[in-house]
Amino acid sequence: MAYFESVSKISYEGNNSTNPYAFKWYNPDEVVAGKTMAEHFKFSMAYWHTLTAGGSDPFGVNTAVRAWDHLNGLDLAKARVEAAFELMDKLNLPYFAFHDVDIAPEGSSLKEFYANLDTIVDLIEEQMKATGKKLLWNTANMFTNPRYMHGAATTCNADVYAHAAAQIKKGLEIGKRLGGENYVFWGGREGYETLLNTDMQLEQDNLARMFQMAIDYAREIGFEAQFLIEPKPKEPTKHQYDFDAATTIAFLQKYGLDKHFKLNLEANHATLAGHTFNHELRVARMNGMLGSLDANQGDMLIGWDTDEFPVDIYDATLTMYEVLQNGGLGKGGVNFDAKVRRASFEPEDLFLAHIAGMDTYAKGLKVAAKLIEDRVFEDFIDKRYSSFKEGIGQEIVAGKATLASLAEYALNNDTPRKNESGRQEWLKATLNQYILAE
Ligand code: XUL
Ligand code: CO
Repeated sequence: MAYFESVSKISYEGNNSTNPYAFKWYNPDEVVAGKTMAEHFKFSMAYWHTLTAGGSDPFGVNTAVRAWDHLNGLDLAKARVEAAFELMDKLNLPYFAFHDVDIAPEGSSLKEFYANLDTIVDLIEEQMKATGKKLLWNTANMFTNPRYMHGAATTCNADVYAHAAAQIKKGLEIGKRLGGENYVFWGGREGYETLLNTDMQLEQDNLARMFQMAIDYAREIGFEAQFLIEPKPKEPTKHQYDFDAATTIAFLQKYGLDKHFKLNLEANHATLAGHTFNHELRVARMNGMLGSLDANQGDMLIGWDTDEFPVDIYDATLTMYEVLQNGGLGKGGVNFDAKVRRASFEPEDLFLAHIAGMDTYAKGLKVAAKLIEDRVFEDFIDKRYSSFKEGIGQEIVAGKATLASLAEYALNNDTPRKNESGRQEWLKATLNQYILAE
């Protein structure tokens, strides 16, 4: 059965096309910076936004109209699997990502949840074999069920901690079975609301213990996925421990876990933390921790995580600039952790939204590749820091300078070299020129 009858397979028609159901920039076969676009982008569908969610918000119920709305329980879960693979096929999306609760009903016990997951994972495995679609990552949802009100790996309740471990264990087994290339930890409730009732030290130690147990179990079962932590500063919890890239890296280093993890960075999480997305990517890249992307965007005027499909070419360009400078994302990919707006309730909107996101990233890639080819920023930056390539600057960089040697240099150097302009406005205008020309 077809769940999206009104939409046929989407193909590339070029940027003069007026067909809404066509790619204008995403051409999987086009070679950019030595690789095809299909190789650059392991585009992934987020199961939770596209199949499971229905447009509800704190003020209103679901609005989405879907061909599986009349179903319930396992029948509903099975229909969603079929719909997911139809959508991925029509959109030429090679990958998908899911939480355990997205794909199967929890039932009334952990045993029942495991059994439901087994039933649905059988079906997903079958579909993967038939279509060649791949699992970018899976994860355990340890934030929706009321049992996680105090957190999961950072809860005050040891029995809840054990339940979280049981979910992660199953998640790793599912990832192994489906050949998942990554496994994600996002700690939506791993944080605190008030320090008046919180043992922060114990909570963070327990979080690190949970990560270590996950590493050990993955090794035990031979699951070789890249482990990823997805930072987010707040929402749903007021203060989340994986606040941003820098905080997460410091946490991993403190507990000796950094060798086992990279980061899954999300654009709207970056802006919630008061950073740009490319700041977060740069911090991760500098530390060899850039793992994968959750592609979306927030709204300039709204203070929460709106998870909109990415359409901002400026941001996509700077994002792909970091990705290219990183030599790609390795096992990672570009997962659309994005949802259609509540009023975009028709099934067709799911396609139009993904096309918008894929085209935006494709355009961003092309501009970023050209900027790097022309060394626009590199040459400027090289020149800006050129004083560190010779003389006293070279000594500083080589670690040979001391406060005394620098003071002596400063005392003897009556005419220090002049500062030069940072040329910020010119650089931004040049970036605009590349975006408009490419
Ligand atoms: C929440 C979020 C999650 C993670 C996976 O903001 O981004 O969906 O991507 O748990
Ligand atoms: Co995300």
